[in-house]
Amino acid sequence: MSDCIFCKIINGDFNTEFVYENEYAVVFRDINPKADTHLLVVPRKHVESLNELDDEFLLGKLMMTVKEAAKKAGLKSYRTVINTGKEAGQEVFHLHIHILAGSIKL
Ligand code: DGP
Repeated sequence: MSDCIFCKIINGDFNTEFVYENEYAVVFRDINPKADTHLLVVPRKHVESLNELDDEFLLGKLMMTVKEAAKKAGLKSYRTVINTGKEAGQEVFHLHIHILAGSIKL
């Protein structure tokens, strides 16, 4: 999607550092961290939110990516959050999973 900020990041438009990536997703640091470590797991494919996701395989791959990225970041204990819909706090309408660890302000 041309006007999606996360699609642009995935495309390399902002030279955002990926702390982990694989065939299905990229992982980068949240620009407005709510914890000592705050990562975002973002599927390469544009899906607006969890409500629009109908691909069980991709969902599984995203959760495995959470685990792999957390391991790479040296995290043993962490919280995962998916905001779905504006009223729930979703600001970017490209599905993403937050990984929060350390002191969490959320
Ligand atoms: P949510 O509220 O669940 O939609 O979370 C969106 C998160 O995305 C929010 O915590 C801030 C982060 N974010 C928004 N724009 C950018 C950006 O351009 N770069 C990075 N690294 N994070 C962003």
